[in-house]
Amino acid sequence: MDMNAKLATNDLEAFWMPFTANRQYKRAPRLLVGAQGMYYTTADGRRVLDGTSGLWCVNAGHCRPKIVEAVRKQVGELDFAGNFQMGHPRAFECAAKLANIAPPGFDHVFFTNSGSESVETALKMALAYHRAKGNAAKTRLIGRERGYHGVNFGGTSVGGILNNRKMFGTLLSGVDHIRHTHDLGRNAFARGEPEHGAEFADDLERLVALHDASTIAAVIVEPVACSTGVLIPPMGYLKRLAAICAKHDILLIFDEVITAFGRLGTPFGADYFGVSPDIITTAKGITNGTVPMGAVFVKGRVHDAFMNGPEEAIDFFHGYTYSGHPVACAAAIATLEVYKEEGLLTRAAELAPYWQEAIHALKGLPHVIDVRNIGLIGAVEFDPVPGEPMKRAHTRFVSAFERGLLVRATGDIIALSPPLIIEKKEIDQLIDIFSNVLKTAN
Ligand code: PXG
Repeated sequence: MDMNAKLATNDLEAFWMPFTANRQYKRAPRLLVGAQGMYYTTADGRRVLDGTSGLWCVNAGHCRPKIVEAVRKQVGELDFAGNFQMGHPRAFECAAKLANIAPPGFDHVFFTNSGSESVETALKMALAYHRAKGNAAKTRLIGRERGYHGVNFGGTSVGGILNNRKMFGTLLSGVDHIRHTHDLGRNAFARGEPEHGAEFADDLERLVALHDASTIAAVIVEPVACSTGVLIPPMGYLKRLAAICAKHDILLIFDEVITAFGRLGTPFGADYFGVSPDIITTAKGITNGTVPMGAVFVKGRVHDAFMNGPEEAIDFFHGYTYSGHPVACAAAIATLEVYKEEGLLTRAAELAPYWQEAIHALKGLPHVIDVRNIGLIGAVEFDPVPGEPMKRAHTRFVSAFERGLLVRATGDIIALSPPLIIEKKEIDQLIDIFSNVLKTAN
């Protein structure tokens, strides 16, 4: 076979797909070839309503002309320039604009290329911060059961999802976890923040009693734990956790890779919950999913601890070739403009009551053991098929796709997180398709 013929083959084998049952998928592939606004187009020409904002990232809807144009223009003007001892204006502009919409005190931004890299950056920052402050023994990192912080070694170690950890041995040492907050016994079918469970935050005191605060650098949690199936923090929980961190000089890192950029109806999750962490990790919605990018938002007090050495010394020995990539920065700047022009960072707050009513109508359908919601996020949990975990949600995900709706299955849960541009009639359409799926699937 000549090389051109080889390149032309439409063979699914070579691409080892991430987080995918590769053999099952390749027997019956689902292919997306186009996208516009609220909809994907499939390879067989069907329109599919995007109930997941891609993978929680396309907050302003697909192929927004302003963002597309900014990317096109930037790549033809300055395709690449590094930011190690050099710089380009777009990165400075982008960081300043991001800091402007961040919660109070977050006046510095460190660029990465993904959520996973933002998490690694934040964890290393926390360790280096305490060292700079003369507390070099503060090295322990605390995550939470069922947390998801990406797939690199730090994030996998502080993460708390069994399947994401068990293939990879012992991971980082010096890591521990507080308990998760899922409590269907008391909180099933809660609307918004569940009433019970603020006391789960006290589990951090257990770890302080075990390890001593003098060994603990940071606690990292998602304000809403989305990947594990949307665990919404109980009322008062995050405030209580923040207070315990402050008491023991433990940095609090909010992993807002999903909750930043309007998902809850406020620019950041920290705004929604009225809690001020020390570091915030982001990615995804920062460029509306168009170009890979992440950003770590840092409070002045954390940043300033790095600035005490000689002026000519590098203050943080960390960074990526593509930290602050010009094309990503152009995409992020245009994305922020779209968010601002269309009020998208707060639109979820307007839609949340309608969304809540719509999604709770799924209560009572076969196998549904919980429905929960916050901002423009929803989740439906099913009783598992005995001996076959994940099957209940997977069959419903496939069936929804066949009926023209993209949802995201995780464990025995389906998560919904449509673009923030969704209209009420599209919420109705989404719930209509999904309830038909739930009525007919086995
Ligand atoms: N932290 C959080 C809180 C995340 O949700 C990451 C870190 C890692 O980001 P990157 O960009 O490295 O993937 C994430 C990513 C899902 C799903 O369906 C969620 C994520 C990624 C893919 C699928 O729940 N979250």
